[in-house]
Amino acid sequence: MAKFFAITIIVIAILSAIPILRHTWVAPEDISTHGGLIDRQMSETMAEAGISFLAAQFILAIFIWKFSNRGPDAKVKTFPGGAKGLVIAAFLVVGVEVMALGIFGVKAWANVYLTPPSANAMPIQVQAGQFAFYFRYPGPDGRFGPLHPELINEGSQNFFGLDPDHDPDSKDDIVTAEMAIPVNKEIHLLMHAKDVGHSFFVRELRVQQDFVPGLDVSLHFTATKVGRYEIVCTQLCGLGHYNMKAYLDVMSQQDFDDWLKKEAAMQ
Ligand SMILES: [Cu+2]
Repeated sequence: MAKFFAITIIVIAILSAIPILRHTWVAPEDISTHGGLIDRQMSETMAEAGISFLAAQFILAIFIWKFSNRGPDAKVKTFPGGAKGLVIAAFLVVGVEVMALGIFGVKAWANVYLTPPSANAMPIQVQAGQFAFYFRYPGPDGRFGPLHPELINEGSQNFFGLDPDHDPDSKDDIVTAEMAIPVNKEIHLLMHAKDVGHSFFVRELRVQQDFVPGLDVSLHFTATKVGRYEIVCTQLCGLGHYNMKAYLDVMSQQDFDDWLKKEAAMQ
């Protein structure tokens, strides 16, 4: 019976490695300038974790095969020096492994979070609320008007709480339900949540950033391929979470200018 168990472990381990090795489930095409680094980090982590996983399963199977079903008279063997040395060794191995992954990953991380956006990056404000995203463009003056949470009114479509009658900077602000950006242009996202935690996830951009209530989160990226992509909320934020999404349209500069003009006319 124990030998059967050992073989089962080996079979399950190998079967679960096959789709990974065959690249059965791969991420969609990367359309960002920083995504290459993230993808490489992911596959390095997968290789490292995969080898450790297989090694652990094989060792477990060998031990079961070898040491189970020994007779009642068999002498109990103990590891020389007791378990203490082993525990310390395991602690060190896992610690070094996690640290090494962190050190190798720091470049991908720094690219997104530790370098500031360039001066000519295009700012877009993103607001997440149960259960929709809204986007705000600063308009020709390049400045966002201030927010007045008490003025937020879904009925009159004042999603951000703007007061264009009193704030000159708000007059030309453009609020949209879809996000359009020009291709090959750095985008600087300024993100905030209206109520609870949400997340901004675009698979193709390799961007997944949580919204944290009370915090202004900033993020920058450059999209390199024209197309229509889905933005989804990946933090369970309430009953309507499953339906919380918006679209990202990556356009040529010309198409983007036309789109923004059309949106501005509808404000
Ligand atoms: Cu959400």
